[in-house]
Amino acid sequence: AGYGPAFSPTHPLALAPVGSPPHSVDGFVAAFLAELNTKQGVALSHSSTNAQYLALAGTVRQYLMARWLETSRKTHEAKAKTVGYLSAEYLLGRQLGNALMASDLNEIAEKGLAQCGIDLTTLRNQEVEPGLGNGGLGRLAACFIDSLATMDVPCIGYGIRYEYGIFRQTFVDGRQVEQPDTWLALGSPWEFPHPDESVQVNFGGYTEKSVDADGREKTTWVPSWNVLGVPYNYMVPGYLNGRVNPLRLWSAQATKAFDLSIFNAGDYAEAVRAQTFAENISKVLYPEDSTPQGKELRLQQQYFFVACSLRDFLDHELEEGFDLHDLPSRIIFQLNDTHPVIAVPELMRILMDERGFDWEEAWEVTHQCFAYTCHTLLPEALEVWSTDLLGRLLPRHLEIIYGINDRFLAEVREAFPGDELRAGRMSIITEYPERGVRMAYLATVAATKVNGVAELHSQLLRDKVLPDFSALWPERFTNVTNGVTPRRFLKMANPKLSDVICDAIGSGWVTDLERLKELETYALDDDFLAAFREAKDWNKRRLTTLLRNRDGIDLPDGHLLDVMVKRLHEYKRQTLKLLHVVSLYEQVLSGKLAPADLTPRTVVFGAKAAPGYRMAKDIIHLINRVARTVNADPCLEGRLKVAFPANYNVTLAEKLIPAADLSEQISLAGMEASGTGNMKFALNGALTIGTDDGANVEIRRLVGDEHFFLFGMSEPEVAALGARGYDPGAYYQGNAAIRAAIDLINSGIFSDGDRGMFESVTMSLTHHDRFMALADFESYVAAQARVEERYADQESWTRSAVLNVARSGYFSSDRSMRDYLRRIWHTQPML
Ligand code: B1N
Repeated sequence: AGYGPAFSPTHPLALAPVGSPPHSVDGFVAAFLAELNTKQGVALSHSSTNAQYLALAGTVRQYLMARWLETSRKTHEAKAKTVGYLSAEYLLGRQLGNALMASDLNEIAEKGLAQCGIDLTTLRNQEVEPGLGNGGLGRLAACFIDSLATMDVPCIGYGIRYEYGIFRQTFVDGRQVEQPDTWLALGSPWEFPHPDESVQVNFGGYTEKSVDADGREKTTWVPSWNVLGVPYNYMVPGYLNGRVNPLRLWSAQATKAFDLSIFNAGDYAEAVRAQTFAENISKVLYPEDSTPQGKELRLQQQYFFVACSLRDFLDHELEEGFDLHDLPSRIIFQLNDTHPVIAVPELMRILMDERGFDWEEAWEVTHQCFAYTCHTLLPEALEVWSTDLLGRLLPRHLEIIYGINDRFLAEVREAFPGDELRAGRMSIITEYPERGVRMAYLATVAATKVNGVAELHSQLLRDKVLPDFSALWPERFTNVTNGVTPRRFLKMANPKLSDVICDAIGSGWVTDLERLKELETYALDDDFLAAFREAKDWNKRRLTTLLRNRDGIDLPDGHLLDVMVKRLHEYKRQTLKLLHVVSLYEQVLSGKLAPADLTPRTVVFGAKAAPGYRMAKDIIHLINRVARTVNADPCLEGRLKVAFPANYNVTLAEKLIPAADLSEQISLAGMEASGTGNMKFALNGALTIGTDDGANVEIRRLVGDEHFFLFGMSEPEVAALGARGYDPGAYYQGNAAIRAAIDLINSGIFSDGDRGMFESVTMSLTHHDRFMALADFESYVAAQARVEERYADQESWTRSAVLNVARSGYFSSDRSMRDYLRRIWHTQPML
């Protein structure tokens, strides 16, 4: 009524009415059509799926927008202390589903779109996920900002708007080939650029000393070039609570001064080239997970986003005239690993050189404003920047770092008089292999708190990585075990199981995950077990359809679904899983095992290798070639299959994890800082086969030994074996199954007779095996036998699966956030 003749979704043009009610199916349709008609100039009848997706995103965005503005107003008014989460990576996953869920618009959107003849699922699948991270570290940042918004905690996420996120993985003849991730190509409806709030970032040049009127020494940084940081705001909606926090990602642009007159007078082509140079800074995500590249561009990225973020907070978030001595009452910057730690000398520089603080005052404020999370133990993952490079790119910051180190070492010498060895060990500056800045030491010296990401990891961090620091400042060290958001990884990814859970215990678990405990009594309820199993079967069917369409892979019915998905790294030991597969195959080929005695099993791998990591790429190649041979061999009678869908990402994880029966968490003990995939699987009712590593330790303790398949050496046993001297050759010689499996790979059966094709992998295993896969093989195979035995009893398996869900509430990132709030940030939810 009153909409005029053209308003009907079934009208050939379907034009939007004016002024229809919001938050109803009619209002939704009106807003959706308005987006389509007036923002894009497209009629419904002529709209592409992408145009429809953009219009839907725009419609949801409209709804969230009012809440966003309101959140921002309230936070400023309350002068609430904010968490500034500084992270070079945010692995967000698709936005549409999360936004619909958080704003309770799912049903309305589904009905409204149906009126327009559009299927919501089709539009969901149109979205290319923002893959602005490598793996666990980036995904953790995304889970944390989701939890903070849901818990009504003021937070600004700061990071980089990479034009190209993590590469798209393809396979060519079984080898990984990287394609650029063009996630922005079809439009980016979730971001709001704010060129008006751009900030300038300086690089290079030199410093000048002078004496001011009061006789105080003053330093001025005279930079030689600069770029502009343009903020792009993303909405981080809390779950059904009306809060929307900002995620502010910075994009690099050339500044006027840089690209035209001064630098390149008269040379237009050169000026354009200069512009490209500046924009390179936010062009691409470095694809190394856990092994940082000491590249100049990477350091530029780090300083770029951190400088933008500090400037943004100090100039735009604080009110005019705010006394920066009180800064710690308004912000705590959490350093997500060492990637943003250059923020420490940057804040010192701002306070001293721009605001006239003396060193002690500036240090006091800086120290209170930062906390540091370490995510690794691998020595090669600890960042060290050469002083050469730092001095060239950020001369003033290098001076300040030296200043921090001098004062710090004086403190060490005072605490441990005469212990020069200790002072040498603890220096932020290392001399080998070249003079460099140990960023983890800088972070530890600066931060109020330093945390690891699981109990075992935090212990090892104290005892093995930073023992001298924990001796000096024991109270500075703490643990916060990682968590995952139950909104995305249970409610959204697993709607069937969510319904089963809600039918039993209501919906409170979505924001209070410990309530899953109430499911324990249902582990003995036959109806519940049946419904639980039905949900798992539905998830398997959904995955089967997806993999058929996406990859041309067919998943057989009725198989145990055995899943190992994570970045490819030798420490994670994908080769151990693969050796198990090859060993089973070998036993059938050689007649030691009747195919009928195999538990029907499909092993799913998903893994990207860093493009420069040769061994990881060789392992991917080997997995694909084993899959090809095994899947085609009739002698297995279809009872063993290997599936390796390309391009594992958050979107695929959301389909794979809910379908899994068995979760593979098989890193060498002491190597995986935490793991977070392990938590997602347990929460979705998969049982874990795993080592005593990272958060596996806590998962096993909580779900109970009987419901977790533990194998392998413990961390102290690993250390002891390493100290004794590990000889993988002895395992190869001494264990017939290992020998047979490795010999089978070397026989050329997986490589068209080419015996040398996988020599790099097999030689590495038999001669170095840095991560002791051979030492744990026998124990792993024995644990897999226990898996098969349990799986044969479906009722007992399902009961264990239910108990895994019921006892995984601890692994909510809401709990992680509560721990950070209490132990580190000392801030509170608003409300
Ligand atoms: O961080 C995750 C943990 O759950 C994982 O165990 C851990 O491996 C992961 C440099 C990293 N540690 N270090 C990185 C990523 C990118 C990069 O350039 C290091 N990622 C982790 C969350 O705590």
